[in-house]
Amino acid sequence: MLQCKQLLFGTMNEFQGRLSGSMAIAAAPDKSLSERTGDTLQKAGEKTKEAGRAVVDTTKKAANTVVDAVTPDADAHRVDVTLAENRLEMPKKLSPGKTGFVVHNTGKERHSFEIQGEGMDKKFMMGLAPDETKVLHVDLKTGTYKALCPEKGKEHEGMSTTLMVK
Ligand SMILES: [Cu+2]
Repeated sequence: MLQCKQLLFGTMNEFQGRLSGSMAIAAAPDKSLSERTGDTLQKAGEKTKEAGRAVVDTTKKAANTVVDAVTPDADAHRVDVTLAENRLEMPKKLSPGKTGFVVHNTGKERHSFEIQGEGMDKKFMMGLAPDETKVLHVDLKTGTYKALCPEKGKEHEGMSTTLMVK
C-alpha cells in the first residue's frame, strides 16, 4: 500500500512537472493569439465596434444574471408571457415586487424576452426555442418598463410593449 502511494506521488510530481513545462510553452502562442485578435478587431471597423459594445453590455449585466430558471420562485408573482412571430402578449399593468415572468414561445422561430426600465435591464442568457418555457425573475419597482423580444429581424417586429408598475 505504501509502495503504491509513493508510486502515485512520484507519478503526480512528474505529471505536474510536465504540466508546468507545457504551460510555459503554451503561454507564448496565447499571447500572439490575443495580439492577432487585436489586429483583427482594429481592422474590422464599425461593425466590430458594435460587437465590442455588445460584449461590454453583456459583461455589465453578467453580475445581474443568474442561470435561466424553468420554474418561478415560490415568493414571486407569476406572470404569463406568450411569444410568437410579431406577437408579445402579457399584462400591461402589474404590481411592484418580485415577479416571475413565465415566458412561453408558441411560435416557429426562436424568441427571447427582455425587460428594461427604472435603471434595470434583464433578459434571458439564451433565447427560447419553439415550444420552450423559461422564467425570468425581476424585482419590479414602481415605474414604467419596456418588455420586448431583443432578437433582430422581420419576425420579431412588433414584439414590444410598455409595462406600468404601480
Ligand atoms: Cu422574437
